[in-house]
Amino acid sequence: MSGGNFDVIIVGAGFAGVYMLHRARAAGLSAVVIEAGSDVGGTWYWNRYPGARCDVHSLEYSYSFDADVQREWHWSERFAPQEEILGYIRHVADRLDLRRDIRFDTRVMGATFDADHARWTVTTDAGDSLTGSYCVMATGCLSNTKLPDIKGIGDFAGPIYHTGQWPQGGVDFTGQRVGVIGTGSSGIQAIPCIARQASHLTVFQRTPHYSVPARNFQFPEDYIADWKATYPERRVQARNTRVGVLHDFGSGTWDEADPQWRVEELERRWIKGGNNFMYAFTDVLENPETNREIADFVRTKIAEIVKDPATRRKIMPMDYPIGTKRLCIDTDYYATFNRENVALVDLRSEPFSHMTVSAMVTSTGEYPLDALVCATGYDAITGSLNAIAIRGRDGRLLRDAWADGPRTYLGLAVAGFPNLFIVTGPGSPSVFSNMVLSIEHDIEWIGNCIEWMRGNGVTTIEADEDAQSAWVEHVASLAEGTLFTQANSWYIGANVPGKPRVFMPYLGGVDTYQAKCREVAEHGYRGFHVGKAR
Ligand code: N01
Repeated sequence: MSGGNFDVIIVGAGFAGVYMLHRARAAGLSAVVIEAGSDVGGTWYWNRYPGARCDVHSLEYSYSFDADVQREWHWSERFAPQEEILGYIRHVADRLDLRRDIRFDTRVMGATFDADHARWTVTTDAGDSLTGSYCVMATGCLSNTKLPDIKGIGDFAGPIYHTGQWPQGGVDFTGQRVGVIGTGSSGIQAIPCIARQASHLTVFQRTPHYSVPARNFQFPEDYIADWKATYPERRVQARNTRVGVLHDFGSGTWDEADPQWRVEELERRWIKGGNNFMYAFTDVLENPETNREIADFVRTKIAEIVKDPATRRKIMPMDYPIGTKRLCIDTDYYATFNRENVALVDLRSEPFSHMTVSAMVTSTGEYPLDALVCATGYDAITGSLNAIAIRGRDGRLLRDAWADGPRTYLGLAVAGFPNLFIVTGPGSPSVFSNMVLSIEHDIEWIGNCIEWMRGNGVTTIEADEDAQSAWVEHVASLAEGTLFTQANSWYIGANVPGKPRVFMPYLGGVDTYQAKCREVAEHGYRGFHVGKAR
């Protein structure tokens, strides 16, 4: 059991916590990171499931704050696999000598603000009690895993894995009958790999997802050399895009484009692979007609790949606009269902009944299993924050303040919770952007804010209630003008029973968001109340 008094307490040692620690040190602040895992990496520490890899170009999904690290690290593939990204974050932590200020295997349970002394007290499951002037929640948007609530699941004798809590050292499914629940990004990556190993794989699908091919490749040396020669310019360009990634952004709507060019363009993007597919036209996520054209194109591709007519019918996404649940990027996902040892169960026509010691039972069938994989996702964006008892001014719990949905100012701060900062919080672009780029932005903003406070004798900073309300309304109005409200996605909390249906990310674009945050800072932190020591 140990405590300590710090300037900054940081929760989480993923991409965000690692950089926050470095930024705090650079400002001459004492800082500590508390991390539940045994190493740095966050998402990339926990998600070791087979096939796990990023869907953002690896040379972009990396820190830009240190020119030496940026130049030295060698990315080997277009979409880096989990182990390479984890290796990268570990390298950064070692290179910047960060580990000595990170407490691993320790979970934060509570954080309470003491208004009299303007300090946060953070408590952990190890019995630690630490105090800090500022508390930074670097807890990640997709950290709080969600298991399905199936009657009798506890009776199952085989192992049950969640993709987001995968065992260290991996799992060997050779010769086993495996069930996978979930066909989102994690399931779609894991399913082809598990199918190649297991004797039989049963995929339990509730909603068919749209997926486009990754077309991953190993980088040729000259490709990397060219990229690195122009890295600084590319980083600036990326920050000036809507999503913080150098996609090939189309400049017009579907209607404005020549009919023959439209189809050729979609074909070109399908062959190129990756998320770029969604950016051919500017109105894909606003105009239902355009969206239907893009979805039809993908459905045609699926129909060409999946051979069995019954499986094809089940796997075809039909009832929500493409892109309104996160678009999946796959390698051989649809073709996997042509394998003899793979079966697809449509839970809409035959819902789960219960589990026995050795099988999954649905309303019409029984599926013998040796192991079960839950690719069932997360209580996203707010889950990891609400899991901690965060008490602000007057002892109010954050999860109570957010009972009707999250309320933040800029996604970075919350009224009633002074000196608490959230990295990529609800109301910021977060999951609608290159996460590493957004993390860097948020941390630089927080670091600059703390430096400004200290330079100006300011001891507390707190979002103004009205400024926060205006921001919450702005975030909601951006979502209302889109098709996103039509899907039951985790963006909107629909995957967690009882969670308020509120669209959480900021859709105004990374470029606009960052300009707004800059403007707030340049105007003396407009929309915040600041307090000075008496
Ligand atoms: O989780 P998900 P994920 N019974 O929530 C189903 C990022 N990511 O871990 O759609 C039956 O997307 C659920 O069904 P439905 C990325 O941002 C990125 O796959 O809710 N089924 C769905 O099919 C991604 O979006 C990468 O009807 C149940 C699946 O489980 C986010 O993480 C890779 C169920 C969950 O899909 C989350 O992805 C991996 C139940 N009770 C993840 N509960 C890359 O960069 C849930 N489901 C490539």
